[in-house]
Amino acid sequence: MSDTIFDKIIRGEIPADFVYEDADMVAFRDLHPQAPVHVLFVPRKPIATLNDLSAEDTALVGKLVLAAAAYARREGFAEAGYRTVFNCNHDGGQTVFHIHLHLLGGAPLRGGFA
Ligand code: DGP
Repeated sequence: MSDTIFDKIIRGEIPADFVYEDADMVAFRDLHPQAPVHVLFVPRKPIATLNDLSAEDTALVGKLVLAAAAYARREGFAEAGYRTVFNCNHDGGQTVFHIHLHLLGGAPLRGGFA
């Protein structure tokens, strides 16, 4: 796959506001937040879209979800609620082709998917 802006962020070549990182992933604030809290959980492994996942990535995807839920708990808005989203390809609104889990919260969110 081609090198994306997220690969450059992971390598430290472009700055980002990191909130979490471990051996499998990094998490940083979205440049164009759609909610008071908008964090992207990005695996270090470069996978372009959800369509490119394989069975060996099962644990990795689970870790992204668990990290997002843990972050919401740490920041104190887990009980109030939040939204997690993976966009896939054009119709899903994906613009960066390195999979990432959006975590949105910190206020009541509008309904719908757009
Ligand atoms: P998506 O549309 O699902 O592919 O989400 C890509 C998100 O990435 C979008 O909400 C904006 C964010 N984004 C794009 N470029 C950068 C960047 O250079 N830094 C940060 N922090 N976020 C970015």
